Amino acid sequence: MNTSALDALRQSLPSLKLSADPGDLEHYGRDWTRRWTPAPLAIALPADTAEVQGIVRWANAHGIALVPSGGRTGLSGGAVAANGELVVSLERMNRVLAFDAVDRTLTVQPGIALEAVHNAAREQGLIYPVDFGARGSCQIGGNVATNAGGIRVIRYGNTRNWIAGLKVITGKGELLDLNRALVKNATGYDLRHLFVGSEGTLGIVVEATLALTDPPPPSQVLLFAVPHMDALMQVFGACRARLALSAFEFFTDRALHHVTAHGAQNPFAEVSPYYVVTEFDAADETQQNEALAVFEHCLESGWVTDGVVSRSEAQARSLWRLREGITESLSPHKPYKNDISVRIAAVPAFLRDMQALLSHEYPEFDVVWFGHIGDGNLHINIVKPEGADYAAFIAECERVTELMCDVLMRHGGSISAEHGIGLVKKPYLHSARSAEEIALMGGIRRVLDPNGVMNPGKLF
Ligand code: 2HG
Ligand code: ZN
Repeated sequence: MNTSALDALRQSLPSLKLSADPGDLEHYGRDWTRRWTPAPLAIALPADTAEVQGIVRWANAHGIALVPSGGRTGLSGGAVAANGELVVSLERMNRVLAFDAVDRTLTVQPGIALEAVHNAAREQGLIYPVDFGARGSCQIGGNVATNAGGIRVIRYGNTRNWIAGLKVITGKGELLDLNRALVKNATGYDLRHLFVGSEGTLGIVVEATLALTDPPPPSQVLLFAVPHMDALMQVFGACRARLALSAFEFFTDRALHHVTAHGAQNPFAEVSPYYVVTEFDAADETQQNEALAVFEHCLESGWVTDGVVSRSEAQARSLWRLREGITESLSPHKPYKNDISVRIAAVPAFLRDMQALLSHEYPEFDVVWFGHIGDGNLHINIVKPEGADYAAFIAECERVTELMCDVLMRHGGSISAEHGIGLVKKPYLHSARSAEEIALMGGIRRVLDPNGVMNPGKLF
């Protein structure tokens, strides 16, 4: 039946690039989660909007599920195709379409890599400020689908803030041109924002118009050694009060252990339980001296025990590597990932409760904490013990995640800060969204995708 459906697709879109090569099925059928065995029907690589629309119409006519696919760097299983779906890879639609100097916008196709967007903006003397470690592989369409965050959220916010316009093909096959890059547009529901963070369940992004901004002034990076957990947010308070921050990240000694084993350079002689990497504007001597004054204040208050400030681009990069290299250094250990958030004001109490929970529940496991603590967002990775059965390890982590949900609910937090719900966090969505909200989301999904062809089984 599905072979004849594929034949029908070939007939209706003769130039569409399709692959059923086993290597491609494996490659395009999974994301960075590596938990599910890929089993897509085939891979479609459309070259333009008309082909995407044709695919969605075909999927509705034949009852075939679609999985939209970007750089597949996701960590929640949102781009996994394990049930005979057609994967729709947007990677061939990867061009910059237009730059508007007056509006300061860049219009791009969805398959363009985030790093290519950065470069294109820089060529125009501007920046696209959303940034994170997967910049070289992740694609804008996926960034929109997950409302990607990253390391500059503290200054610039999430992807949502930078989407001036979106063209999408809905699950029904309609082409919508949403907001047309208008700065002001008070004409009812802003459907553009429904698609941001929708995880491929409402339709497929075929074009995005991104807002750009001025490059920041020259900056410096400071790495602090922090002696105890309570001091993390005290350091944050001190830095935020006196410096113009563009990032405030933390990690633990376990994270440092993994990332240095993977080649990063530790500038400190002494071991410390916590570390902070912060970046701030340092355009002149006054700002640079202010940073040193903050460091001295933190030192005198006993909130930090050591610190290094970058004196060159290369040094800044090497300090950042300690934070940005963590995910890659952990990936051979197939960690179980938590991506949780609370309001910034709730972080200190939340950290204490989480530490109590995790030291009780995971006494034997290597628990690696890091993340965007200045946004209230923690990434807690649980490393699979060598030789442990993978399924049993995941089951144990999922048991603890249920308990973590209770702590999150007590603090008004979220089970997914920036990675999305996908398949991995689906059982816990109820901890962050009420039953009424989930029912309304289901209603929206049915309106935009009445036949349920868009990424079924993901999100809820
Ligand atoms: C990061 O902040 C990414 O580095 C990945 O969101 C987090 O690997 C993780 O858990
Ligand atoms: Zn992150």
